[in-house]
Amino acid sequence: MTEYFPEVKPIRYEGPDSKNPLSFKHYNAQEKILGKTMEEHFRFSVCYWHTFKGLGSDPFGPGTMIRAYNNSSDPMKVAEMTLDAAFEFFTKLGVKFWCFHDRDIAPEADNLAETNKRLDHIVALAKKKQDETGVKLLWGTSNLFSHRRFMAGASTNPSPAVYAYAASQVKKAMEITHELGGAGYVFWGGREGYETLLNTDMGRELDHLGTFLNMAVEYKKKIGFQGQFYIEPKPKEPTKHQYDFDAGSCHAFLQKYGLMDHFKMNIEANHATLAGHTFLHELAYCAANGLLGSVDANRGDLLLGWDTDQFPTDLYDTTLAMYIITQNGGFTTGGLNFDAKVRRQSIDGEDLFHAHIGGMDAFARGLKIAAKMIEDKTFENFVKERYAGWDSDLGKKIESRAVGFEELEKYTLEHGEPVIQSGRQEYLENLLNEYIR
Ligand code: XUL
Ligand code: CO
Repeated sequence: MTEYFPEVKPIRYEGPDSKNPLSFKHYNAQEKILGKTMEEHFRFSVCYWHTFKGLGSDPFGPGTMIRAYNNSSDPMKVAEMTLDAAFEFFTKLGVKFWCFHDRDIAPEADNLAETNKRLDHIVALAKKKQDETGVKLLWGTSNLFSHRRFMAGASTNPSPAVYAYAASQVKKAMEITHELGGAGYVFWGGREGYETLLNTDMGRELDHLGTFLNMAVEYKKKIGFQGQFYIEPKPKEPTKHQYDFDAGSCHAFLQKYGLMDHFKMNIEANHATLAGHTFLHELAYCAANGLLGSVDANRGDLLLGWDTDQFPTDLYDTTLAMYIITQNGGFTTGGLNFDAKVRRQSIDGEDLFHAHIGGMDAFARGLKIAAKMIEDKTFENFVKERYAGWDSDLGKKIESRAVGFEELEKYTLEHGEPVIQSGRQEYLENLLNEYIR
């Protein structure tokens, strides 16, 4: 079989002193940290859309990357070659999961029946590849945003015929995800949002989206798909206002439409920052509400206000992300999917390896630092101490709702001005710097 990355040998762990850029310095798959191997902690996944279908185009120019697996005028031949290249890449990198949109793996044909036939052909090949390599599907999803029919949204489209088309597409994408043993299925809003309120009935669109996801839950039960459903929040892009704005608004939406038992969140770092939050805020919000599911790992750029989807390299972010994730039990069905793309000038196949190696090493270092923070309990104890008043008589009475405003007024009149304490932020930031070195 053709080798698509002949210049790259399987990537090995060589330790922090290695000078080989095509090796892991920190990610050592079988090394145990806090009782689990690194591989189990992260469940790293490579995304199909950026890594194999993204060729470096931007609004100012077409792709810059020339790939041997893209070199045919027959779109199905391209799909087959891309699948070969993808599994070669997963295996050489040593990553055990992948993610895809339906349209990434097989191109759309002239009608739905023909498109689905194309998908079936590729899915059969992918199933074989998964069996041969042991690489598994972290989650599948459906592209309901590229085709012109979805220009005004899919399940929030003003036309019920477009809604029906979207439903048919998700039905099939769920079936193939099930067929490939996917551990989950992601709903990212695509064009579910609006450009102007002058042409938009927001209430009706939201009801339609709620109905759509309830239909998906029903169909999931019908086909016996056991994977986890996720919503992936994003505040803007492609639409001006996306309905799945952030974890908080998705949480409210899930509650309103009776979906809380069926969904968790897939938190993407750069979507969080576009929402004016930190990645860590979104993770902590999910953890506090039992919604932490999976992560799309990437980062934005301080000076660019759009979804740059760069590979994660910031140790503060990876450390604190792993601190929150690990303290909350770690991933079960979810994992760390690199929803990230190499820059337009990184045109070689080798660059795809550098990018993923860097991201995996950054998270491995983050995990090691977070493990030390968890073992030492320094931060945990500080927080516990800060809230210790809530374990006192007064705190317990409030938390158990044994008192109301009248009793609290009586307490205040008796005790006078409360004693206040320093939040010690700078001390804690300095302490964190001692861990990250
Ligand atoms: C878009 C995005 C998507 C989802 C899957 O910003 O993150 O690729 O992860 O549809
Ligand atoms: Co994403």
